[in-house]
Amino acid sequence: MIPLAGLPQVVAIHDLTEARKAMEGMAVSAPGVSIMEKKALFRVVRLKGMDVRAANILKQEMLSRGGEVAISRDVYELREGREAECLVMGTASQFERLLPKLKEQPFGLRAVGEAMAAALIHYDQPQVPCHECLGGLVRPVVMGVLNVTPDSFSDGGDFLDTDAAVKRAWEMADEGAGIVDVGAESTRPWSTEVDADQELARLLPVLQSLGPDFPVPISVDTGKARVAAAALEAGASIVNDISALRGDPQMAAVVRDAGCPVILVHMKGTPGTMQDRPTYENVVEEVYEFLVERLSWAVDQGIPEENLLVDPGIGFGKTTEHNLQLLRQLRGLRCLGRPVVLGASRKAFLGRLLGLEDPKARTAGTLVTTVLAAMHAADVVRVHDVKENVQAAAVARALFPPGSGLAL
Ligand code: PMM
Repeated sequence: MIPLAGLPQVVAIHDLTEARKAMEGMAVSAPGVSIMEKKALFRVVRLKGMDVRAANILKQEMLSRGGEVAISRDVYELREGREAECLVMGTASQFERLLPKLKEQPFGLRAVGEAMAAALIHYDQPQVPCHECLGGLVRPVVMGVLNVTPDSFSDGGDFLDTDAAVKRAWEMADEGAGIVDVGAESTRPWSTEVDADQELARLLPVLQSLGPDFPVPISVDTGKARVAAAALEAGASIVNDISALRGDPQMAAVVRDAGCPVILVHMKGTPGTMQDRPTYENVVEEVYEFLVERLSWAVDQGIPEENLLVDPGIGFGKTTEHNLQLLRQLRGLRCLGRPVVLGASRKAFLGRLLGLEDPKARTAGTLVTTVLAAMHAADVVRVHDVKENVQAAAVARALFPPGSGLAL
């Protein structure tokens, strides 16, 4: 039997714009909309490492505003010295009323309140301020992969020849790539490092042939400071470092002195070891904590925050299930307040899910990850099949346009 009285239907509200539209569409008064819009938006915030006394106060404060806080057992047993985890649940309106109250509370709650406000605002922020070479690009930006290597997992050998690589770079720009990512060292699982001279011998002729007229920014996929410096000199304008500035002690200085953006990628181990039984207690939390630590380290080295981008490192020390969990929670990385890059193109987990050995046959699976990235407001998708992903990104963009940000 179809229930018809009142025509009940659950409405999807992902952001304030959708909340506003739902009310304006039924002619709610403008003051009514501004009072109620934040009540239509529900958020859940995880907190870790909390003083148990602070967690207890937080629970009382949120309960008194009609929200809820799920807490670990140590909190209600008030075991002093133990750290608590909390899940704070409520409407944006309840958070708005809670946050000023935390400023007056002890046990570190003031700082927790400020950090929670920043996380909530960043989560809904339509676009994060960043370096000018990325600023004007429409999100998600499609970054085309160009591997000038003999052994990359999906296109190894295809573009080792300089002319073939240059041709492919121009083709990707024509197909709508907003960035071209050139790499000369394979980072496939169990691969071995190549030395800087060999990397440069592959990279520099390509960068020099592309020259200053190449219409889109070029990023250089390397962990070596000498390679990055030479590539930046030869026309690259972004560094894509899968070691997140851990691989070469000089890399942070190169990036800082060049004033260029750098992508910090999560990886457990090295390409040589990362797929040997990767284990995590909670992969989403560990990747988040890693990126928090790397961002703050990079800022301490003098790299401006606007120049930092983050990437969960799909396939870098992760099982299929780890990758899926990271993709499901991708939007949570927005809380870092930096642009999010996703590199899932043709990766092995898609092959395992689809039963496809040949990486080049994994385009359809890759397109799903691009649509997901757009839904989760990611800023850059790093892909091999540029034309198809540009199309997927355009449709996804129309489906999930950036909403208006949350002011708290
Ligand atoms: N993956 C690869 C290489 N570089 N860079 C970023 N930022 N993110 C990635 O996921 C990433 C990367 C490995 O894939 P490839 O062999 O196709 O280049």
